[in-house]
Amino acid sequence: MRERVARVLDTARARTSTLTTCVDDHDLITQHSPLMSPLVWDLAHIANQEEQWLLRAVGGREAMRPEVDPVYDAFEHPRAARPSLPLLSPTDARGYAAEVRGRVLDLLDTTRMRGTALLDAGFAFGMIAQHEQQHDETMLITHQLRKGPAALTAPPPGPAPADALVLPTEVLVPGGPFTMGTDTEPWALDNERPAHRVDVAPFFLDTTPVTCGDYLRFIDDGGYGDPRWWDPKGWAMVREHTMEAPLFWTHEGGQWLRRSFGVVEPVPVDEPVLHVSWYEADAYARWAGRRLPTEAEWEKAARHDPATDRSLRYPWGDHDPTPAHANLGQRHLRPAPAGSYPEGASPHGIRQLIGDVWEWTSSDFLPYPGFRAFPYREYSEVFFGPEYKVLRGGSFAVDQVACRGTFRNWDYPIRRQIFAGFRTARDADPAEVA
Ligand code: AVJ
Ligand code: FE
Repeated sequence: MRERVARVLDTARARTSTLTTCVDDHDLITQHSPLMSPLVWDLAHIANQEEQWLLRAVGGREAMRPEVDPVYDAFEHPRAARPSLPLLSPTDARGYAAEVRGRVLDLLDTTRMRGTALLDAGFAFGMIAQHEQQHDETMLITHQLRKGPAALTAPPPGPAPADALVLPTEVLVPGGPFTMGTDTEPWALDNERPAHRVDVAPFFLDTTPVTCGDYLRFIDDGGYGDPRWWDPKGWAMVREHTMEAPLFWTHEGGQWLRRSFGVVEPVPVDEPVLHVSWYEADAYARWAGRRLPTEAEWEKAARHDPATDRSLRYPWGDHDPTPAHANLGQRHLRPAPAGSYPEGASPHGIRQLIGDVWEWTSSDFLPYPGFRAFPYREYSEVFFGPEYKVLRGGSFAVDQVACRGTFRNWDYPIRRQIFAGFRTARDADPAEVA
């Protein structure tokens, strides 16, 4: 347990440090987009949350710098207001983060991982590693929004496997109840609990996420100009911002280009589409004569093993991901071609449910029956309601510590800068199920 905790904290810190040393200190204090914090805010916020939960709540220590708490309270200050706060300088923020981490590692040697809900199975430590990784994904979004030449590089994923071109486009998921959510995953966050049975009617789900090539057909067919496909609020968004393609796409010299981490390239037709809002995903699905899957459908497809009627931790089984199962952890700076990762397929043969791109679902972000906020209401409870849509499965920018079949993410349906794509579904006819 201690070794695992030390390892996941270390993995997160190595990534945080890559994201905050690949640009100069001036760049760290710049606000690259009003949608995002300056990178140096995320860095000190990571340290401040670690201090509050591990050193104070678990370790019973006094506050190291009580005056900085309000500056790094995400609820006090919206992102757009953060540049004008009295932020720690990059040097001070790095020093603070290193000092907190040193004390946390000391605490780890003397803490018994049981006795309270916060300590059992090292939950608080796992929560803080997930928190740091979530902000690392947020910082990666800031890097994607940042203008200028590339600051980050990573090798591309390999080509699709030979069978990618002959996969069925959709797969039947038979109807019936399954267990959604978890009571046993030790580091599951409050919104993933408790486990409960949900009955799901038979449906078909795309074998892979929708690709840029698929999406281009929607664009070429005039999809952005036809109100028939759009939710009224989505149509208003398209009109107001004169949208005609995913974020970061431009049309030049008769071809579609995409800017990805400072590099402009032709749109990769075989890769899952990225940087579409929920409204765009919803409109594409309607144009295709289909719909987005519900959150329950997505989780059943990703976890239910018909052979045993058990819900697995991941589509491929209960063991943690390896690089052969999924594109996670910022190993690559892009999704892998559709059809990749056959070893990561679900029992029904559905691919890339974990990693690559977050997948929009049709569902609002709501508590499961019997939900209890833990350890703080501001993680999930204050967000429940119809304003947020659920995303599932994680992206290439999510670390495995913050990714599993039960993990729930949420965002506004207009959001485009996140690493989100989607796949589509349809109801199965009784004749197709027999
Ligand atoms: C779960 C990704 C929506 O980044 O807003 C970070 C995670 N919560 N700090 C977010 C989170 C508090 C959260 N999401
Ligand atoms: Fe946070």
